[in-house]
Amino acid sequence: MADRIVAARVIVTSPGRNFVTLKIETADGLSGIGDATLNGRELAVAAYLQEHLVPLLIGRDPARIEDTWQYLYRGAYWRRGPVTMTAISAVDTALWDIKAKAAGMPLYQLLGGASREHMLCYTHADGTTIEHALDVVDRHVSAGYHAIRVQAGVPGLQRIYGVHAPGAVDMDALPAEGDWDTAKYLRFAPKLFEAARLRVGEDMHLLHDTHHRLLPNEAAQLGKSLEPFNLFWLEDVTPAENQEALRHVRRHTTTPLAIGEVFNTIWDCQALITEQLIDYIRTAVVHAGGITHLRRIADLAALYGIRTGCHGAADLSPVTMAAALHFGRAIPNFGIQEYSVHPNEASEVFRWDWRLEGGYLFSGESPGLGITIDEAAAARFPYRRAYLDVNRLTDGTLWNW
Ligand code: EZ4
Ligand code: CO
Repeated sequence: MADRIVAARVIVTSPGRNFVTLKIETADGLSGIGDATLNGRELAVAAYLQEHLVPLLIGRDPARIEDTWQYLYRGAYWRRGPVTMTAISAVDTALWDIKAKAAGMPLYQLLGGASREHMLCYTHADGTTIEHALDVVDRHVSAGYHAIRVQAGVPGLQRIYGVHAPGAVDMDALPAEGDWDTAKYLRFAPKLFEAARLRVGEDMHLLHDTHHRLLPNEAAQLGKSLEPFNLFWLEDVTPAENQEALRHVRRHTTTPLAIGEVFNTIWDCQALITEQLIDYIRTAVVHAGGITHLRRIADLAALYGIRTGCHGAADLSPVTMAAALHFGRAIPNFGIQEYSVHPNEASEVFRWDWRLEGGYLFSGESPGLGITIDEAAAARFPYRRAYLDVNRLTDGTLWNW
């Protein structure tokens, strides 16, 4: 007789920052976990899972991953959206964990086996000034990284993205407010990358995140002005609800473009991919429908020579990192994986077998995702409300953070 799901629990914990995890258990005694963390809106997903999805899961055959995905997606009637899709992602990831454990294989084997042994990754160098950022760059170079994202404070602006770690500070407070002046930034960014390129030499990959702040023509100007410094990618130059806006950017610069950390379905990037308006797609297992849907996005991207660069900031839990590394190991069009160290306390709650070595990430070899959650340890770190920042232009206008 087919196995069936007998229990599903939502575990909310805050070891240094908030993480939401779904744990599914089966009658055959298997269990699997999936990340359900939506930074700044965590309890919305916890409630969606607890109130609406858990009752649908009990009694289902855990092996029917595709059918369960379709049931939760089509069956909601209300399609897409970050809360729904993060909840579906958690279920999907947990079911892949269970299927791989049932097969006695690490997940990447079920996804077709290894296309590579290790994954190129990039980490963050954030500084209040160019010199400060370059000191952090030096430390990452010494630690063996091959790719570094560089962000620095813009003279005249108090608090901008990257320079203050998002969500890591100000727990229990209302959203912090940043200030933004696009003209100042556009003058500053080439100076930062001229200095960074000079410091690291030709071989090191340099990346940068504009975090949705520019209008399409400003984005085109930035891409052009950074061309001499040969970036690996320029990320989120402009918000992409209007995917067509990227046509203008693309026509005017050859700087590689990466977009998609806030996307939650293939429909959010359909035009970006099929019109070849980007070079890297940043959708993540946790926010874009789990392994099942991310594979659909990656397969579409592969047809157009677009590679993956999955979101991997520290607010995506170690469970998402485990899933991303099995996924990245298997697919043909892996590009790069973002990597940001989790708070120390996270390793008291989660135990994982993936690792960083010599600037590369390695997936583990234990059956399933290779990560477990210690529920007693999780209970020692109760949830605390924490918002992401908001951002205003210097005249007070609310802008994109
Ligand atoms: O702002 O993960 O590329 N990484 C990023 C991140 C995101 C946060 C949002 O929760 O842009 O720092
Ligand atoms: Co980003």
